Order: sequence, then C-alpha cells, then structure tokens
Amino acid sequence: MFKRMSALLLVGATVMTMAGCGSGGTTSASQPGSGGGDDKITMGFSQVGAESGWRTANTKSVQESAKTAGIELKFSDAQQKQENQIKAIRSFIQQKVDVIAFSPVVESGWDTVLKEAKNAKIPVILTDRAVDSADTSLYKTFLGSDFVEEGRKAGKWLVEEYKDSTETVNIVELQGTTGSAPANDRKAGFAEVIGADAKFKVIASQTGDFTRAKGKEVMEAFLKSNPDIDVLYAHNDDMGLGAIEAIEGAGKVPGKDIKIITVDAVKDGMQALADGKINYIVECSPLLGPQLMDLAKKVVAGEQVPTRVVTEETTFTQEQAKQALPTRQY
Ligand code: GZL
Repeated sequence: MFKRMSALLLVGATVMTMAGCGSGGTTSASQPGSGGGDDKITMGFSQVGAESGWRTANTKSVQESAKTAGIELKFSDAQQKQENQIKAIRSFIQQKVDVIAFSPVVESGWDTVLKEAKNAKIPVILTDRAVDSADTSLYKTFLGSDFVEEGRKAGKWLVEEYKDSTETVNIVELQGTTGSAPANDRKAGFAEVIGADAKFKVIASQTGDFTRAKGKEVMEAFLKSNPDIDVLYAHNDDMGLGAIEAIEGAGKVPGKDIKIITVDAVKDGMQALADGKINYIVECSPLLGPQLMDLAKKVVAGEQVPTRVVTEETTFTQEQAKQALPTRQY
C-alpha cells in the first residue's frame, strides 16, 4: 500500500517537475539518490581497512547502525590504501548515492575527489579520521575523537607516574599509520605534555601501521638497539599487544620492566591492562555508527549540522579495566 501511494506521489511530483514548475523535492535522473526512486537514503561508506580490533568494532557499529536507521549502505574496505578510497568515492558518485561518509586513511590528497563529490551535489561526512584540506566546504562535518587530547592524556599519566623521579625516562614510540590524523595528533599531544620536563626522552619513534604484526616487528628492533627502555607509548592497543610479544620474547616483563601506554581500549587491550601487561589505556571510541546515521539523515534533509562532533571518551588504569571488562561492548 505504502509503496503504491509513494509511487503515485512520485509520478505526480515528477509530472509537476516536467510541467516546468521546477520546484525542488523530487529526485530526477540527474539528482543524487535517484536510485530506486524510493525515499530510502543510500550511503556510500569507504572504510580504512581491517587493520585493528578498533577498526573491526567501528565497521560493526557503522553496518549495524545503518540497518537500524533504515539507510542502505554501500560499504567498501580500502585495505589501508588511499587510492582504493578514492576509487570507492568515485564509484559512489557514479551510483548517485545520497551521502558519502569515509574515514580518510591519511590526512592529505583528498581535495580533487572531494571537489568531484561537491560538483555532483553529494554531501560528504568525515568519520573517525580527518583531512587537512584548507577548503572546509568539501565536507559537511567531522565526527570522531580529539586525537591531540588523547596524546595529552597519555603524556599526563606518564608525568604523574614519574613525578617523584629525577632519572632520565627512556621512551620508545610506536606511531600509527604514517600521515594519518591519529598518528600525527597522538604524537603531537604526547610530545606537548612530556616536553615540559627534560627527563623524558623519546629515544626511538617509528610507525607500526596500527597493526600487531608490525608493532611486534618494530619493538623487536627497538629492543635490539636500545638496552635501557623504560616506557613504550603505542598509538593503539594492537601495536602495544604486538610489542608485548616482543618484550616477553626478549625476556623482559611488560608492565614492569617496560611500562606501556596505549590508545583505543578494545577488549584485548583491556584484558592485557587488567593482567598488568599494559599500565594505562586512553579510550578512543569506535562506536560512531549511531551518530553517523543521525548526521547523515540531517545532512541529506539539508539541515544544518555542527562542523565538528567530538566523541565522549575516558581513560583506564589496571584497576578500572578489571571493573569495566565484563560489560565492555568491544
Ligand atoms: C582512531 C582510529 C585508529 C585506531 C586504530 O580513531 O583511526 O585506527 O586508534 C585504528 O586502532 O587502526
């Protein structure tokens, strides 16, 4: 019944448009969203990849929220390659989706394809990671974390942990994906806080690309060339978990011989924290799906939305992890 009614309405509206009244509201062949002609929103979503526990949880949140919101989701996994994301966005433009959302794997190199989306009158929402485009008209809003603040939180814990020590503190850092907003900003926030005290020395800093395997490999190299490591700061849990394998492989005790700070607070990281192998975790929530779908509906309806929506996040000590684990959603 509803389908027939809406079909009749559509025919009526189309007739009005063809009569040259030209008033808005209907989707003609040249307008985005002219897919099946029904009023269901179609979203093209380009995901970074499947590199970490965080990413898996984020993908689940986006897919489940689209279903709940009644939004048709065209989902693409870029396997951490920018060229795959650009291809996916171009495909979404060709398919005339109503809205495009994506988590840019790196900050730079998006202006051309985002201009193509703008010219096609398809609104874009940035989710999770940001871009460094000077032209902020290329996207409607950014939904995600304040990564600089996450780095600051990690630094503040370390400063507190060593407040009574005058000894040099040798730190190694496992950075996230080179050129990505979380890697750039978590590094900057951490350095800003520890930079206030010369005893903190970052003696090695290298990307582990947000993966366990690379985190383990780079930590093995750090251990070989730096006999006196006091602290590891890893930009995500997965690299920290890989590093734990390397530390144990070198006959050292993670969480004691080498203190470890990570970011994310996914289940495996929280378990290592509760087990005493990690000392502190800064939360970065992957559960962006519900807010993303709400923003998409508003943007497609032409409503004003905030240019930046920052997610609520906390931090966890070992004790707090033991309390939180039983009810952890991801
Ligand atoms: C942060 C997100 C990062 C996570 C990593 O919002 O982009 O990418 O911290 C993930 O675990 O790989």
